[in-house]
Amino acid sequence: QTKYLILLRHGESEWNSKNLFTGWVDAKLNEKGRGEAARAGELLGQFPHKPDVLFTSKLSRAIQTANIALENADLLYLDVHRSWRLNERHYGALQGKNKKEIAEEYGNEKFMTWRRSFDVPPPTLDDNSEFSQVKDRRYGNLPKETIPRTESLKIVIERMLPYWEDVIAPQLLDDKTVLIAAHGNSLRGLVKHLEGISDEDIAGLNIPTGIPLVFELDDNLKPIKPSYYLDPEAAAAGAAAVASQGK
Ligand code: DG2
Repeated sequence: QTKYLILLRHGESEWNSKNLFTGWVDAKLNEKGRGEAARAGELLGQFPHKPDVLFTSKLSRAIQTANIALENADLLYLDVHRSWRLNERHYGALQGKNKKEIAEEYGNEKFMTWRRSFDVPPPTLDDNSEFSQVKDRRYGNLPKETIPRTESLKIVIERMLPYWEDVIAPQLLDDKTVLIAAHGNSLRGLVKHLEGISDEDIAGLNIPTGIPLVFELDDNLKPIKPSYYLDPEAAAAGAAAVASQGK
């Protein structure tokens, strides 16, 4: 029996629209983002395979997106699991910085290495920074050393995969349709894993905000056909907008 996995990047956040590196900073959805989340709910409501279970990161923008979408799809009753392992990639010392200004200051090559290389993390964020999460109570059950100070996409995949394998995959194997509300880079990591995208090619993958992306998987959780967005036109425009950030 085909397994359905639906990935949803949160709608536009206040920091996305200000063009700021966000990472683990808890930026909230802006009005456009709430609208995108509502539209995502409409698309989920029309899709024949309704989610049975929801996974989110610990960040408000993903949680808000899921809440609004599920309310619109009349699915607020779903069981919910939240994990820091689905959080956005920690953007290190870039958190809180303007993307255009960083591109101008360091040049486009460095800027794109920090944004899209597979294994080059940005500089480390100081624990005393106002943008650090080491004192954030939502991660109070984590050893302080486990809270990232910066992450590459490679590190994101390493901390996400145990959760995928131990907690999410069993739900799919139990024939539950799974919805994951998360982030640009944590979802890029998961798509890389599912589709076997190379370390080089993953640089070209950008995930738009607020549009459900569907995977149809076999019993080994391998895709049986290319993944597809529930609104392909809006997704293409949204991905192009993400790619051109900083320009
Ligand atoms: C964005 C992604 O994450 O930024 O951290 O700034 O999905 O939580 O808005 P999200 C951020 P880019 O890697 O696309 O620059």
